[in-house]
Amino acid sequence: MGEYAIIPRPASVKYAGGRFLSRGLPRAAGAFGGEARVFEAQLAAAFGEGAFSGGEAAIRACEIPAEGAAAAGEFYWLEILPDGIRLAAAGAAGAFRGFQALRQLFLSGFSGGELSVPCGTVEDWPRYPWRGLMLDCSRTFFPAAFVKKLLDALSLHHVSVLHWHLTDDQGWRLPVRGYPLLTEIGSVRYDSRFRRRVGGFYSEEEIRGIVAYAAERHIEVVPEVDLPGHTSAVLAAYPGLGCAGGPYRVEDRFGICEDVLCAGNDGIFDLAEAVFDALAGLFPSKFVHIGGDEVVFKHWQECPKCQRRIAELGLDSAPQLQSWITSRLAGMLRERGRAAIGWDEILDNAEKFPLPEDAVVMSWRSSDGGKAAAAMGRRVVMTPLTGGCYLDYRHLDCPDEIGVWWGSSTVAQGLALDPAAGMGEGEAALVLGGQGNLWTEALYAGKLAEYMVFPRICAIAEALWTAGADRDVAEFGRRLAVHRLRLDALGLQQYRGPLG
Ligand code: TNX
Repeated sequence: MGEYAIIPRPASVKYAGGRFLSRGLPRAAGAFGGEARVFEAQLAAAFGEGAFSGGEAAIRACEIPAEGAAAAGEFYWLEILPDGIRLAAAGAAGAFRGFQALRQLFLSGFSGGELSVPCGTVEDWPRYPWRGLMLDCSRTFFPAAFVKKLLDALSLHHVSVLHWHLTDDQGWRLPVRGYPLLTEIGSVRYDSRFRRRVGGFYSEEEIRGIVAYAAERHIEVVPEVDLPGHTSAVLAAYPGLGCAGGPYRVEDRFGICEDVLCAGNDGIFDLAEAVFDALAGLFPSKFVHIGGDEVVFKHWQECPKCQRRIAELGLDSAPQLQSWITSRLAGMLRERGRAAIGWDEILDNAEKFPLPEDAVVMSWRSSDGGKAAAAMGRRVVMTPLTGGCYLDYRHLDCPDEIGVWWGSSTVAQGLALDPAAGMGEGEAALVLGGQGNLWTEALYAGKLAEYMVFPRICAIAEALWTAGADRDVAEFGRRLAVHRLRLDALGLQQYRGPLG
């Protein structure tokens, strides 16, 4: 696959000989005007408004009937002829994906005011619907403009989900009506590395702006509010919601924290109702991520209110309180027409309160949680830290590299991601896809974040978009050499070392 060098690799590419040549960039006309305008704005951002040719629109888009399969909504077909370009899609999402393939060809094919693209045909559709990136905006608060920059770059790779980690021990970033201290107190921490207070939160208007910007790019924003652990910022704001009553602070340390919401306090569900109202009002996503990871049960084991709750519910142990909380939170979301998604710990200690049928499991500790969930008939998103999905890990196991010291995730591992590996047909059908996770404890600025995301997300996006077993890292590397110029054109940092 020499010349187009599209990432993710399309299902089918056929070269026809000859080239489409034009002085200036062609504009698009026909169906899917909204997608065409975003595409043109993206090109204008890279090359300037003056880069477009004045003549008739040489790109014609049209709508074709969908053919059954779920992937049809994102199917696109491109034909590049000497005298024009044709794009056909069954839906707006497919048209957008097709425009992004063209955006890639233009980003690498336009120089000195001349566009040159080899003639040929591309036919393409995705392997999985969930092709995501998780962005942790708690450990590091990234301004809305950076989130948008990242969304725009992700859209170039057919990424379909931004999983937005909005709360954690180190900061709460979501305004919630009736709970003003979550942002007033919970969004700011003293950072001992920099010896200053750091923080911030997103206004409702900024969140709406980000959601709309993502939607224009056919990316769904799935918000995460991490409960009942990773909640030091909540407890700093509302200490009465903890078992011990404090003192609490918005954490400056990283790692797993023992302070969690008190399972014996009904106030935690009042908080959850208010949080879910806020999320339902701001995010159209059908999924809401409720976290559930790394809950330390120590306080629940000691707290009289939690012990009373255990007795009332007839539970055998404190850890079972988590599955009770999960089922209540999932129920609250169901009332709002949403489904809960949680880290794979939501599978644990579920003897008395089985994981709700509509809950989705995000498998991170390995792919075992995802396999177990699929075997139980639950939907799954795969993001195993052992499988190249952890983008806070170093690119290479080498002391010079940026990132956390305890792990590495290579481009080659990301490319080999195979979310339904080892599953039977019925179980594999429950796998929505996968994602990369950008935890940001060690990444205090957008440029560091970019360096960790690129080009690993390009490989992960290919693993999730492109079907077929031939994942040859050398062949990917040849396309990546061209693709790197596109990332440069978007002003992104990228890691340039060995791929695995
Ligand atoms: C585990 S992955 C966490 C995060 C950390 C990450 C660091 C997950 C659900 N929890 O809180 O940021 O490790 O690699």
